[in-house]
Amino acid sequence: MSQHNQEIYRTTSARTGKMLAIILGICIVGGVIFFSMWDYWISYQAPVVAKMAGESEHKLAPGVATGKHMDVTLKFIESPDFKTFAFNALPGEDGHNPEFKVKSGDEVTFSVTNNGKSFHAFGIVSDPENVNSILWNSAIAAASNPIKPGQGGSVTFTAGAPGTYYYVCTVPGHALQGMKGSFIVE
Ligand SMILES: [Cu+2]
Repeated sequence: MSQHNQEIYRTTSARTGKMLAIILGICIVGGVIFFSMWDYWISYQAPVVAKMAGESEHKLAPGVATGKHMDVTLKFIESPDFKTFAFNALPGEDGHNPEFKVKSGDEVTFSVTNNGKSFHAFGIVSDPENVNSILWNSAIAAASNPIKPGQGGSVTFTAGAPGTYYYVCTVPGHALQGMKGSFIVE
């Protein structure tokens, strides 16, 4: 005996209409959610745009040149388990994330080397949680075009208005993982 195993699909135009209405409804709801969050989607600016915005936004007048110059060398390093990122040495070790003090108007050169396995980038920021708040054109590379392992770079800039700032890795998340030190302008 051969059985009739073939499935037979039956529907009505009303059911098809209902299905289309559900699909359309999902599209509309999804669209509303997507476009209502538009400001959020575009909130992460391209590094170069952020850099330019930061310059006008913070209005930190560059200090009057003091004629003094400071050279700083930093190494990007990572813990073996990759959970902790730091400059020069891991937390608790000598030379970990050293603090720098300069006078407003001093010229500073940062030379950095990537001694880790991850990609890194450098910048002085006003807010360590906002890697786009880079000041004084102090960036070396950028999150979108970072320093690869074994490579390095340098930047020379003039320290601006007095305050407490931070030198960080500008790759998102790395400052929070420990790649952050104080940069104090007096
Ligand atoms: Cu990094």
